[in-house]
Amino acid sequence: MKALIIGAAGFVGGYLADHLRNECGWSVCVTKMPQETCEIEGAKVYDLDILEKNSIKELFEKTAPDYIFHLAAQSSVAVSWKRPELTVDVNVKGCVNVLEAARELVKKPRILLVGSSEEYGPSLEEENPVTESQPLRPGNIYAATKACQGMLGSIYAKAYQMDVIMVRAFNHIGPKQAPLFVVSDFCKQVAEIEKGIKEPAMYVGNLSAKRDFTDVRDIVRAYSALVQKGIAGETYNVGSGHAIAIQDLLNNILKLSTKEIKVEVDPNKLRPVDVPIVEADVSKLTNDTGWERKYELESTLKDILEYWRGIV
Ligand code: A2R
Ligand code: GDD
Repeated sequence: MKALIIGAAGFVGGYLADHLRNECGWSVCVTKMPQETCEIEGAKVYDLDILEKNSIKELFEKTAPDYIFHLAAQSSVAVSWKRPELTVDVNVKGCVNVLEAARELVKKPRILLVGSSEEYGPSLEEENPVTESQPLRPGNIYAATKACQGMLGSIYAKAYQMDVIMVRAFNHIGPKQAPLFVVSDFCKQVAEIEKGIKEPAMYVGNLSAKRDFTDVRDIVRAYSALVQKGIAGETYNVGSGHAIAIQDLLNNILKLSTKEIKVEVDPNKLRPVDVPIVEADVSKLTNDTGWERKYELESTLKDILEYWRGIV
């Protein structure tokens, strides 16, 4: 089998490429933005900006993939408040460009569109864990674009009988994630404090939110299971099934530190609105694919902290 990963220079792409090549034995092609660097062992790397629609079809024809994993996005909720236009362009227009290019192909690939748990928006505590049939109430710009991407995928699947599967990925974490995201941010700060290059203060945002965290290595196993066993036109939650308060997550990280650290709220890290809780019901994923998570949160946190200790 031949897989094409679009947007592979980001956090998830490298893990997915390694998994597909090493565990599935597939041949893997990946794309990166022209200005990015991306070296993935055994993968052929192409430049692609999904806003340049004419180059997408050409690439699809050249690589003739059986599976396309569409990861390319402006993936930060925080950045989406600051750069709404860019977020809409990449996440909505870019996705349409990918779907349109695939629609015109003679050999039709199976496409996995990666959306987000943010699409559910604010839900009542008792509505959690959320199933895929929960109404979507996107509460930020990133969430709205991902909800739109999911709707587009579903429309293309129905209208053109295209083989498209939609995913709503809950928070994923692991070594190499940008410190724009909470766990990477906290672990990086701990490593800097331990090294003595930062005063012993941890700057945080909203600690009351509850999120469902999964190791990225489990996330990519779910993506590969879905392209092999998922049902076309369907949407799947991908997460751990357990939400944890960011405060508890922080406490777990602080326990791993060798230094005493005080915690301070940085008002710049607070968002205009923040979903209070989101927890995944993953029974559809497990029923259709047999997927189960392998990594426990504690071991993932240790891996991330070790990664940052090696970097700073
Ligand atoms: O923005 P950059 O330079 O970091 O590049 C990102 C890339 N990307 C694009 N690729 C092609 N054409 C574009 N116009 C374009 N704009 C951005 O997509 C980056 O290399 C990649 C996305 O990687 P990350 O931001 O690290 O996301 P991650 O964590 O790998 O998540 C994969 C998917 C995304 O769709 C998320 O929204 C979802 O999972 O949670
Ligand atoms: N980044 C960050 N930094 N978040 C913080 C901090 C901090 O210092 N302190 C508290 N938080 C809270 C945020 O307010 C949010 O409630 C939660 O931690 C998680 O924030 P992020 O790690 O930035 O992730 P996200 O939930 O906004 O978005 C991520 O997960 C989505 C899936 O739910 C991204 O990976 C998205 O691409 C993904 O779709």
